[in-house]
Amino acid sequence: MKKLPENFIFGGATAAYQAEGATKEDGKGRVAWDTFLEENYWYTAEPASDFYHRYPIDLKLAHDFNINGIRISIAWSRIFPNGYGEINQKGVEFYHKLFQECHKNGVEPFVTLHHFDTPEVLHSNGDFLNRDNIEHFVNYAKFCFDEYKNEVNYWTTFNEIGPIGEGQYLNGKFPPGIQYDLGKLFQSHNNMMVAHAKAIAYFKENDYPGEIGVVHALPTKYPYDPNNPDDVRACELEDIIHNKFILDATYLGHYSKETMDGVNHILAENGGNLEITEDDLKTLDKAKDMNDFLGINYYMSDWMRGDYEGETTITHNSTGDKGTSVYKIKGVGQRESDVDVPRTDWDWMIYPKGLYDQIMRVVNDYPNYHKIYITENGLGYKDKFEDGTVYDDERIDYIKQHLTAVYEAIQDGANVAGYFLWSLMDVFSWSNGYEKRYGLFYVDFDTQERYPKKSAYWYKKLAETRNIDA
Ligand code: BGP
Repeated sequence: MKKLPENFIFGGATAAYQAEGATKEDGKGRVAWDTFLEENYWYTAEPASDFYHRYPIDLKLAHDFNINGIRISIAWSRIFPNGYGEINQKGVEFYHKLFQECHKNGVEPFVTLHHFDTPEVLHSNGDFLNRDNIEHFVNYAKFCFDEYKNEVNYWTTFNEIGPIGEGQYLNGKFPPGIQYDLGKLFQSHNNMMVAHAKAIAYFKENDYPGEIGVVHALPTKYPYDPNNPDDVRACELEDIIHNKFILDATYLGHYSKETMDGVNHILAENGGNLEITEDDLKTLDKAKDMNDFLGINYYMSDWMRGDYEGETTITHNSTGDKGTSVYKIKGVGQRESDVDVPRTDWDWMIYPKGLYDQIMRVVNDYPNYHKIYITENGLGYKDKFEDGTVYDDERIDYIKQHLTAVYEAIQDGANVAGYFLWSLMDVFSWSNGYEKRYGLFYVDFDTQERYPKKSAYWYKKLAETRNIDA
C-alpha cells in the first residue's frame, strides 16, 4: 500500500488572473495581460472562472471533496492599482473575505504574491528588468505581510520566475512578447530572485508568523543519447536556462562557476547582456537559508540533442495541435520528441520519473532546502463533458503516477509535505485559452456552473485514505 504521510496537504491550485475574472471591478488596476490577450489571442480574462464572485462555492466544493489546501494568488493591482502608492481598499477587503472563507471551510490558503500579473504601470516601465520595480514589489509584499498576518500561514513570493523570463523574452508568448533575448531572460531571473530574497529577509527579520518560500517550475532535462557528449552538454545548458540558475540563486545565494560558464556561453552565442551586482549577491547570500519551503511545479521533461548550430527558433503550440512545437536554441541544442514517452496534445512529455529525479536533485544538490510542496502538477486536456460530468480516467492515471513518484522520493528521504493539483476548478490557460482544461471541477464558462469530474471523486477518496492505490 502506498500511503502518503499524515498531515499531507491534498490541495488544488489557482491563480488570481486565471480564476477571478472581474478585471475592471472594484477599482482593480490594469495588468499588461489585459491588453496583450486582447491584441494577440482569441480570448480574454473575462469571465475566467468568476472566482471573484464564486469563491464561496469553490471553497465549499473543496471542503466537501476533502481538499485541505488551496493555492491562491493576490492580484497586486487590486491592492495597488498602479503597483505602488494609492491603496484600493475594496481590493484589500476582498482578500480578507477570501482568506476567511478558506478557514471557515478548513482549506488552508497558500498565498502567492505574484503569479504572472505585474501591474501595467510597472510592466510598461520594464517589469523586473527595471530595478525600481524590485523595491515596489518588496513594498507590496510588506503591506500584505502586515495586513494579512492573522489569516495567512503560508506565503510564496513568486510563481515561476523561470517561465516568466521564458514567456516574456524567449518564446514571446507573454507580454511584452519579446523573442530570443537570452540576456533579458537571465536579467529578469536574477532581478526577480533578488526581489524574492529581499522580501523573505524582511519577513524573517521581522518575525512574521507562518512560513515563506518560492515556487519554481522545474522541467527535468535529459540527454537524447546519454553517450553523446554534445547531447549531454545541451542538456546541462538547457537545465541552466530553466532550472539551475534560479535554484542556485535560491539555495546557494550565488551562481556556481558551472552555472556562470554555461550562461556566458549561451550569451556569447546568442548576444545579450547580464548585470549581476555585488549587492545582488549579498542579498541572495543573506536569504539562502531562509526559505521555509520550495514549491515545485512539474508538468514535463524534455530530451535534448546537441547538434544545433542554426539560429534560435521556437514555435509554441498554443492550440493543442499535437506535434507542432519547435524548440532550438543556438549553441545549446534542440528538443527531441522522438522518444518513447507519451505527450499531451500541447506536446508536453508526460514523464513521472522526471518529478522523482527533480525532487531528489534538490535534496542532493541543495541540502539546505527544508521542505518541498508540489505546488502544481496536472493534465491539460480537451475534456469531454457528458452526462453532467467528465470521465477523466487519463487525469486520474496521471495524478496517480506522479503521486507515486512523490511517494518514492519521500521513501528515499525527501521531505515533501503536500501536493496541489493544477487546477482546483477549470481556469483558462495563459497562452492556450479556455479549451485546455485541468480542473477537478468542470466549469461551464457560459453559466459558471461547476460539475465534479470523475477525478474529483477519486481525489476525495485519496485525501481521505492517503492511499494512492485506493
Ligand atoms: C504554470 C502556471 C499556471 C498554469 C499552468 C498550466 O506554468 O503557473 O498558471 O497556467 O502552468 O500551464 P498552461 O496553462 O500553459 O497549460
